[in-house]
Amino acid sequence: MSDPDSRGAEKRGRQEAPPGARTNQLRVDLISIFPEYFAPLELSLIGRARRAGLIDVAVHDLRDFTHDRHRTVDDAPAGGGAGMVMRPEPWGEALDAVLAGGRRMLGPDAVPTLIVPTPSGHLFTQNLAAALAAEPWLAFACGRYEGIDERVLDESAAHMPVLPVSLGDYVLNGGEAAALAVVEAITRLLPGVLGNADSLTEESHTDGLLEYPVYTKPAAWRDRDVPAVLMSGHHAQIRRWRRDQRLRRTAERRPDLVQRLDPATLDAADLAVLAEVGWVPDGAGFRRAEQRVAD
Ligand code: 6GU
Repeated sequence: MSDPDSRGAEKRGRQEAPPGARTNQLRVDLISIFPEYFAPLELSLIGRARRAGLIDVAVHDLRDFTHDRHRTVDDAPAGGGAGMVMRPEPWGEALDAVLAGGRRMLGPDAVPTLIVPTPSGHLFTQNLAAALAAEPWLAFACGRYEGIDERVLDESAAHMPVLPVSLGDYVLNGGEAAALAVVEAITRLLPGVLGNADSLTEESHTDGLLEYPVYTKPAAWRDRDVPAVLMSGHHAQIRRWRRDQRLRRTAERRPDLVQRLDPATLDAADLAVLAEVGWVPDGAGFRRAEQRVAD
């Protein structure tokens, strides 16, 4: 069995690189009227991955694809209403340029997946992040104002997969902050970007449970002790305690996730913890114990 890295490379139709060679695993194009918004992508793990040649990030100023003196990108909404809508022409030209530029690097038949951050998009989840991390090329169309003329998405969809995504049920001023979050969630899953691949295995949302609380030295701080079990050296007890904490924390903070847990994936101790905080198995999921239908 080949290792996952080389399988990924095959899937992307790339040559196997010698160990230590610079090999881009992902190209990212970001189109925005605020290209400076993406300066943080020079920092930390993503900045290091870029310098190591693991990811290739290109930022494009939408206004470079306008032709009027004022570099206009927006106009009044057809049909009336509040705010402004982004005109299609600069977007069309910007996306044409991104397609041509990426194809010079990735080959003449390469196609990006176009991600459009918008509060009306599909919910962005860890599963979606993992699926997108397997792609060779992602482009982000970051809209401002009331959004981008819908014809841009329709026209793009004739040439490439188009995926409107939302971070959650709240409204940001534009797609840039969301694109930063999505790029970070995706790139940290690429082999070699994160220092310690083990960090990916136990973290929140990989198995429908939130992460357990963590502690470090000193053992006592402002009259607060690190939980005794973590100082005990009993690995089985530590594992069980952490599992209990994950279940309790998920029940407390994210009842929507508890509802969707599959009872078949839980052991007797798990079920006992959930019962203690008021959740009982109900078919393929869970329900609150007191919310029984009267019989
Ligand atoms: Cl992806 N974009 C915008 N503008 N607002 C959001 C969002 C995205 N996700 C949640 N709110």
